[in-house]
Amino acid sequence: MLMYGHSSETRLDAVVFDVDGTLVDSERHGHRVAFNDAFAALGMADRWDETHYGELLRVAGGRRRLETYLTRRGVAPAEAVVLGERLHRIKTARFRDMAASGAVPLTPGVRRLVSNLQRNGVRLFVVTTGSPEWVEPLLAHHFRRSTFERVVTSVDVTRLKPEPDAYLHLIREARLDASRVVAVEDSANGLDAAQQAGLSCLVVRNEYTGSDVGHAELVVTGFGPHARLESGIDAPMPHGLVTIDTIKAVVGLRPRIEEPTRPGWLRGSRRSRR
Ligand code: XBP
Ligand code: MG
Repeated sequence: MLMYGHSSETRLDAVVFDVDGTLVDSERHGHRVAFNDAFAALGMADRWDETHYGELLRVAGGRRRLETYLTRRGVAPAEAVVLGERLHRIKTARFRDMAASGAVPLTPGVRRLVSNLQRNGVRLFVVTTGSPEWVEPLLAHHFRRSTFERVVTSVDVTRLKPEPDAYLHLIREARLDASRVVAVEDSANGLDAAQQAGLSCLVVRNEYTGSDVGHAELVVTGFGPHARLESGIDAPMPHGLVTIDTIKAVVGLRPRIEEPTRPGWLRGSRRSRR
């Protein structure tokens, strides 16, 4: 049964941040470089240029992205799985080193927003389709360990974004009321995952965000300063900044969903990290 939960006094309990393209500017000069280094490490001539990689980003999950690419270029499916695994292990080690060394920068303005939310007692979480091997050192490099209460990564669920599993897993583990939680995302995959889990979603555009995010409750051009509203509700953005008030304007706009009693997506999932 669908109920509409939005009202002006819907309390904001928590904000869930996506990683790649949201907390950090990581795809064009980070992951893409690490994938190309993995091709080179195995003596393969393949290289993903910025345009091609932007198209491949429609496939969430680096290992699946590799398998999809290899199959499309004629590698037999069984071999694409094995070769994709080998390449992804090399890529993950390379990107982990980049993340730990500080080579993957925060998105401008995000640290100010995280601090603003923390000061106001908002619970903070991370949900990503990325691999924990690099997610943890990346977050440790930029934030105190206590900043994010829980971090859900690709190993915690079977189905990645745009399926809602990772968000539903977090809601269940952290005992959240989805109608009081806002997701901050950069992609259509992440937007669809969050909304299907019952969360309102703020999309912060980046160079790879496609045009298919218009169904977000709010789309902005950045965290600020000098950011502006692009589509969705008319939310406050004082001095071109995304603040807690911007996010409070978005909370509770999704129809409340009745969580399935024993969903299949829990099978095979492991506990959230932290
Ligand atoms: C974006 C992704 C990830 C990264 C690559 O994740 O789809 O797959 O592109 O990381 P997010 P892995 O949900 O944070 O936007 O190779 O570890 O998958
Ligand atoms: Mg993302």
